[in-house]
Amino acid sequence: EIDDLIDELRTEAAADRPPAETPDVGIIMGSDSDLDTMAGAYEALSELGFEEDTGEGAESRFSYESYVVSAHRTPDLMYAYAETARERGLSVIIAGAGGKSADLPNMTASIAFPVPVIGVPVQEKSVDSVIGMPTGAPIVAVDAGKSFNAGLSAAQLLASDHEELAERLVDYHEELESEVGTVSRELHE
Ligand code: RP5
Repeated sequence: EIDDLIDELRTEAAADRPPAETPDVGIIMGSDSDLDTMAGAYEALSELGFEEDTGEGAESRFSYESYVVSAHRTPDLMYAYAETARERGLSVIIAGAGGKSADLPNMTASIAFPVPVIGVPVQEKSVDSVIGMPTGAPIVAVDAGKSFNAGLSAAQLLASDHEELAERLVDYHEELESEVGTVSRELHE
């Protein structure tokens, strides 16, 4: 089954698909046990109007896909996913992993370069493993468990090319401000 998925990724990479019909963001994680922690990334992207593309395409202009890809259990899949990312049309990858050897985000960042990778350390003890990259091999990262911020950052990266997305982010920020303002007023009263 892993081999079929690898073939599928390579076939998609070879096909000349229009950018509007390919997922913009790829969300990958080392294990399905990471799903609860990674859910924030889906939440943030959904809030900004991204739709999940499960392989059938998406109606919304912006979409994301997600896979469980393990650096240690399925290294060939990790390699194929990262290597084909750019040709498949992904603009940014969010990669989460836990444990002390959280290698998926940093290995993916090296192989997928120049596609930016936002690493999410699933636990506190995974932070050093995710962010510890040598000079010349960058990764962007959020703090442990902050997958919602990873989703927002992915949208920010895309927003430089898509004004409508920039506007949605500005609206999101204004809402955030007004929520804090309301709480602040309530405390004062
Ligand atoms: C990591 O090992 C995964 O990202 C996960 O956070 C951790 C434990 O995986 P499971 O044993 O729960 O599958 O590679």
